[in-house]
Amino acid sequence: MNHLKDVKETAKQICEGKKSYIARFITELEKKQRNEEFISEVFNYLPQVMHSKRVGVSGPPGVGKSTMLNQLCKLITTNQQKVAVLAVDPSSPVSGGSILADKTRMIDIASHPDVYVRPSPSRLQFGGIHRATRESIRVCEAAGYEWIFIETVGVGQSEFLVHSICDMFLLLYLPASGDQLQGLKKGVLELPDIVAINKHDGDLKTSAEKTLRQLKQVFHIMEKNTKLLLTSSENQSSVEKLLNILEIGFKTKFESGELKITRKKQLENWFQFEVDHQLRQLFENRYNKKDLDDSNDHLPLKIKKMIKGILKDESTSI
Ligand SMILES: Nc1nc2c(ncn2[C@@H]2O[C@H](COP(=O)(O)OP(=O)(O)O)[C@@H](O)[C@H]2O)c(=O)[nH]1
Ligand SMILES: [Mg+2]
Repeated sequence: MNHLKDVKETAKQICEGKKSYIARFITELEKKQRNEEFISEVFNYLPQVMHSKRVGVSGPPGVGKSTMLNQLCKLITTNQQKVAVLAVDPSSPVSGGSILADKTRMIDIASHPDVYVRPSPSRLQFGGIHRATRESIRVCEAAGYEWIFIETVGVGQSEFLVHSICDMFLLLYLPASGDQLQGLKKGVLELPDIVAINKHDGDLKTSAEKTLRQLKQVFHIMEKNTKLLLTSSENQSSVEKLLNILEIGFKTKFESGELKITRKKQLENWFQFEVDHQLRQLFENRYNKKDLDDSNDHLPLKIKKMIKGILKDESTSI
């Protein structure tokens, strides 16, 4: 197939919601050596969608994010809407296992024609995930998914990333994690629009209620009107309540014009990120390890140290 035909066909099939094309294109977005020309041309043919709902879902491993998303997806599809889940996990190398577990936990819903589940490969470094996820959101929107959930393990850095690319941010919290409250990275509690204290069932019921009271106080002191609720994937009415809070939140944000402002901010962030990313890429391609050799005086010492720092950062963040 010639290049232009391939571009048009890819865009057309994505817009028609063909999962195989969506998957193949997202794989291209996640490649280290991307075909930038192909990618930008396909995007030229994809419509910009404004009425989708981008929701970030974060929380510690095991809190029940995937299970809850599975339940939310079931509910959304019974409402005749399409939903995509992008699972982003920058906490690798430990993450390989958790993504695999996500896949198995979401397997029943992933095969539904109106649901698309996509785990990001853990081999991607943080910046790569950042970029591919933003673009994947746009692909899913062009494919007609009304709800886009971005699931990420709460490791500090990732909450800020997800918050910067979503309209609404949901934090899942474990019962009786009062000690963890102090351990939460500074500023993380500033981010969520909704906090769900999950696993409000069985033996954990009482401690979940206690945690709710503690968190209410915390948010009261912070003067934040973050929505707080108790949830359990085993309790259908709590899942319905959560979806309802999300829907009302979107309606309010849409009607007040806040959503428009959020999207504008997301675009500005994206632009900023792309500029940083491209410059860095240029810089790294321009200078190689040889240039970093102390005996080479082609580069000032300060710059050498800086690049060494960047390279060191990347090898540890992978
Ligand atoms: N009791 C209880 N267990 C849950 C609930 N949601 C998930 N789990 C269990 O918690 C474990 C981790 O769930 P998972 O959805 O993979 O968590 P994630 O790492 O946050 O995505 C699994 O064994 C689930 O069966 C819940 O609402 N109540
Ligand atoms: Mg998960």
